[in-house]
Amino acid sequence: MLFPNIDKIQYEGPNSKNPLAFKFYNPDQVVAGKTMKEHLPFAMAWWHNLCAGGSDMFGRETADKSFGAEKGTMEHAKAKVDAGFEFMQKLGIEYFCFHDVDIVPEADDIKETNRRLDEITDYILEKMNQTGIKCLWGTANMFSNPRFMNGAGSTNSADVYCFAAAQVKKALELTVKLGGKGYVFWGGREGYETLLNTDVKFEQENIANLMKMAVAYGRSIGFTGDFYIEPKPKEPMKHQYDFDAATAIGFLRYYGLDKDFKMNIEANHATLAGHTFQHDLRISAINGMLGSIDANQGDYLLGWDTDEFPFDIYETTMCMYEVLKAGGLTGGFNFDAKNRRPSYTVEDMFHAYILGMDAFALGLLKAAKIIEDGRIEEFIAERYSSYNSGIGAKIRSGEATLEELAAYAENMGAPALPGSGRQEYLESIVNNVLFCG
Ligand code: XUL
Ligand code: CO
Repeated sequence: MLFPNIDKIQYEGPNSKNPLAFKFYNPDQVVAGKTMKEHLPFAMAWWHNLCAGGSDMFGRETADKSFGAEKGTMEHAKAKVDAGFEFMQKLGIEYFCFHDVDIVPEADDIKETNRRLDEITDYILEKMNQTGIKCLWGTANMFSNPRFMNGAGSTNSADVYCFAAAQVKKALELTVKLGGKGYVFWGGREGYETLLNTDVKFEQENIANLMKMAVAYGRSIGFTGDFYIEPKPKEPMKHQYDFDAATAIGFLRYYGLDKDFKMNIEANHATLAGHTFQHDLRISAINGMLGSIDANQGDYLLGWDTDEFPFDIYETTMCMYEVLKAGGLTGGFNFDAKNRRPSYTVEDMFHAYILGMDAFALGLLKAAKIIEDGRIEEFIAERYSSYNSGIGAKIRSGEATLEELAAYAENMGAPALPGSGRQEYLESIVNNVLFCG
């Protein structure tokens, strides 16, 4: 046991003061027709939880993630598997997400890296079979190694492009081996620093081709899940091609990839793009592309991806409102989140996940209440009611012509002002639902 001082985390209810208990996440509680566990397929992110020790640009690691083994060895890779599965079991988390290089130390030769990947995934598979824990999605890290300084699909080097292809191929094979529901492309370095050295069209075509090859290969080896693009506007690159959901969806449609891909929306990425989390969820949902979520939050005072554990109940409520209205996710809620650097103990790892899981459970409860309350939905329907009949209905049917509408307007005199937006009233409904009962 790697966490001997931590017992299985239990639900104790909102009045509990036990730091190692859930206050809102009650897996078997039924909300809006499904259990919380069904609404909220939570996943552990291998990289933050088992690999990252809190180093930043100004200082080294504060948290010890050696789990009793020497770092950079296969013993350490296995100790991380042991730690990860014990951690997930103690929290009742049913899924994990991984990059290839999270699960083994990368060797100089990709054949050796792949051999290590085979070995570790045999071990992971054993643990999965013992515990029932599943893989939500896999991905290839094509941004950390210096070879990817100019991107993977977008690189100027054909050799690096082939290396990226080799990593995608292997990561897809591993995702299939582990039964992953999805495969993610996060284009961390798929972008540019300056147009003085960049052919944007050329790079975007190459990225699309890499994705097409991935789809063809994935389908040929039995991958039936969704491919995801995880949009992010910047960081590490100044301009990233997958700026936000709208941009990524347009890209997928243009290159004919929209049948195989959906969005993996990360809260902190949406806010970096100048949107709300809810905005990118809505844009994905109305395009039939809301696949999965990287559950975290940013800091409005900081301009980078802080990857904090979700704490803001307004945000989780509006997220769950979108998810409920969309009929749920085909993917899940991956905590792409890390402890703050001074929170470096094992207890902090558990507190972080308890916070995140409780924040989404409470958000789910509140979102279900907003929908059940019905005042907001009712207001929206009424707001567009001028399209229910007469000229409005004709516009909606797509049969109206510009001449006809112009003639209608010329006979009308000045139109009345549109009905009030009532934003403050609607916001007070949200507060009412959140804080009364
Ligand atoms: C980086 C990020 C990644 C992706 C997977 O901002 O979110 O960890 O989720 O590569
Ligand atoms: Co992410």
